[in-house]
Amino acid sequence: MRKQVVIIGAGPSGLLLGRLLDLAGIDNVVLERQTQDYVLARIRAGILEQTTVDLIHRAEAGARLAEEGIKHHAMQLAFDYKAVSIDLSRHTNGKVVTAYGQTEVTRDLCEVRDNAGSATVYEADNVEIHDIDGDAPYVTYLKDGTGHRIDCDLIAGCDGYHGVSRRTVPESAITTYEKIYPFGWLGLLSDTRPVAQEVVYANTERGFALCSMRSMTRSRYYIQCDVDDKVENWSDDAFWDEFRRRLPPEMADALETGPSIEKSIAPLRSFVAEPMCFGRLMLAGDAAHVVPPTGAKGLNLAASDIHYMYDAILGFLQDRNAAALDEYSRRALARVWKAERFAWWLTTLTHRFNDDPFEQRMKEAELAYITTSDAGRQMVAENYVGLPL
Ligand code: FAS
Ligand code: PHB
Repeated sequence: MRKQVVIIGAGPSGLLLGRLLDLAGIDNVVLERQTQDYVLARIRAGILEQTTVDLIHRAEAGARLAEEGIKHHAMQLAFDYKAVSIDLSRHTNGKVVTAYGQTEVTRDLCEVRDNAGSATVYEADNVEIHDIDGDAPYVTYLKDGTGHRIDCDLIAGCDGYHGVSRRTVPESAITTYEKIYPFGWLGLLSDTRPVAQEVVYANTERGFALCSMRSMTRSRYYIQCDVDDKVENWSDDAFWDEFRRRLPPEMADALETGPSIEKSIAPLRSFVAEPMCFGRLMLAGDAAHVVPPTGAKGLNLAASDIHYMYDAILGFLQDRNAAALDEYSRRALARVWKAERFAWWLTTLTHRFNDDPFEQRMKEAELAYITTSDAGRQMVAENYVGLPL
């Protein structure tokens, strides 16, 4: 079989790229290791930047998002059990973020691709990438025990942090940067009324807590936990008790609790691989970079990578511009590093992970400064809504 582009991974970045290429008439196929149900069952991100919303509409997959997405004009930082609202729109000439789960984004992209008869191979085992340094790369995989080969022009590695794409690149050709945080996030999803109308990042002496939502009747909450903690250690009641203790009193009093629909622990790391292009293989999303979810950047960076990769693919295939692939890496990394900084900064500022009293005072002073200074609020707002593409 021959395709112009083989996309590895049917997460948000792979599905979005496949859809945009379909609309541009670029012949492509998505190879996914898991079943579609498995991919659709994952609970991950919840906040979309406007650039991500715009891309989903460009992919003609935004109808439900337009109807059900909840626009947030502000976000809140809480410390010493007092919440301070950061007016996002005021500091960014009217920009907002939209609360809409990654699960729903994935579902919408799957649906629009399935309806268009797009080529997606689920349960593609043992995907391997070959000859990325030549002008005739190809991909092999197993499906139901039968071996397949796809010759192509380009390969898009959209297979996440643990995927095969980055591992295909020789160590001598790639530089990685990594910071592993000494704590994790215990997340809970429940059909309860959200305790706040905006996302709340709370820094307390007991640790970090985050209030988010999926709709006006479905809440997504997180608490900082030990890096080696286990979800089995946390009954729903234990989660609610601890979560309530980390909220400002008026939120703690108003908190509606209920049975968890999902409960999981995610480790936190910052990670970047440079460059993001190796011959005919380009990396996007978590295959190339990971951020701690504190800045709500992971999914949004995956989307902006696809914005740049789409330009590069058309430049390379339609305009025969050989420099387009390296240009992709340069453009994407410029935005990735700025988002990595913001996610690292907000994570460090809002979490408790050492007993250094001086560091704690520095955090309190920084929180006091950014919440009482227009310049400080503007810095938070313009990074949170997403820097320009
Ligand atoms: P994904 O990891 O979503 O998708 C990669 C796909 O490739 C998967 O479907 C995988 O099955 C497939 N794959 C892997 N190896 C393969 C192989 N060898 N062959 C074929 N297919 C293969 N971001 C936020 O902004 N906010 C959050 O709250 C948040 N929470 C998160 C919680 C968890 C537990 C995790 C892991 C991530 C979280 N993220 C969050 C980040 C997350 O949303 C990612 O940024 C986003 O999923 C990136 O999308 P993709 O790059 O498409 O990668
Ligand atoms: C979420 O809704 O899951 C969410 C929101 C904001 C974050 C991280 C996760 O920073």
